[in-house]
Amino acid sequence: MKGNRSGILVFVERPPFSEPFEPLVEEMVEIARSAGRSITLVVPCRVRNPFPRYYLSRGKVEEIRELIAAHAPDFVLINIEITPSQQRNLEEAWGIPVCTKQAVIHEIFAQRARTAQGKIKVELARLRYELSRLTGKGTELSRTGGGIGTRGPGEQKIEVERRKIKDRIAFLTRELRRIEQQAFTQKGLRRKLGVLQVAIVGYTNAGKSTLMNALTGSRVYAGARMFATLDPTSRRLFVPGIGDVILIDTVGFIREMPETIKDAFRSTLEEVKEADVILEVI
Ligand SMILES: Nc1nc2c(ncn2[C@@H]2O[C@H](COP(=O)(O)OP(=O)(O)OP(=O)(O)O)[C@@H](O)[C@H]2O)c(=O)[nH]1
Ligand SMILES: [Mg+2]
Repeated sequence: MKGNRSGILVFVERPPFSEPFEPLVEEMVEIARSAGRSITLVVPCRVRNPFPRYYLSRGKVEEIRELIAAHAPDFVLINIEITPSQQRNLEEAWGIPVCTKQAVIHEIFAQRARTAQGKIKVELARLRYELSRLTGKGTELSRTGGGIGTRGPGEQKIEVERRKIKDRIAFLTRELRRIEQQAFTQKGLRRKLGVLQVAIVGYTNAGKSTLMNALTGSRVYAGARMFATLDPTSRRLFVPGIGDVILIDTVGFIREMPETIKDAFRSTLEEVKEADVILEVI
């Protein structure tokens, strides 16, 4: 945990502005808190058409600059994805770091990962995120850079960076497949023995791990923070009349899970798909 960092949440609302946004603000504040960041001020902000330079209007950027001068926060969190250049422009205008929802979710996952498998998945998610941001930067640079058909030095550097990330992704993907293959063999064995598989699913913080602990007397980590569980954990449980079943505790989800994280945890979702019973905690 990186201590008590406090910041301002700029909560962008997009058309049609029909959904009540308070629950979404609460969720965003909770996500930040789970990453060790506290939100001391929320600035709601309706954006009909994003502006290219800051995403927000100049007026809004100025209004927030004054709030920053008055409250001296450590960071500004913004609930939507902006381009790397918009992020840079905002950081220059405000003089403090700007982070996005997706980056904060990645922070949480990085803090929580314990097993080799979990750590690889989290790194893969982060690398894919970086790669997508890099692609954005490349086109930005080539637009401002040399003429048609030429590749500026900026773009070449990005190409090298992109290659490095892609190589690392390929390596980690192979590693992950190897680890999952072993787990798969164990699972196959259990299935052959005809043991019923029960997957516990639900929103993060719903109480999945607590339920699993209560039922099986195990001590899987359960906590008030979001995304306490990253790695699926299996425990045996004897159910009178049925016999032994395997309970599987899984990673929790939120409404708009970043694609990078969904991709990384695909195997967990597949595990749920293969279960005989799905137990949803609400
Ligand atoms: N009041 C109340 N609190 C509960 C109950 N079950 C769990 N909690 C609390 O809710 C918080 C989250 O519990 P977890 O079991 O970690 O939730 P989870 O669904 O595993 O969450 P993730 O692993 O983060 O997705 C903890 O602080 C628990 O103490 C319940 O039945 N009643
Ligand atoms: Mg849990």
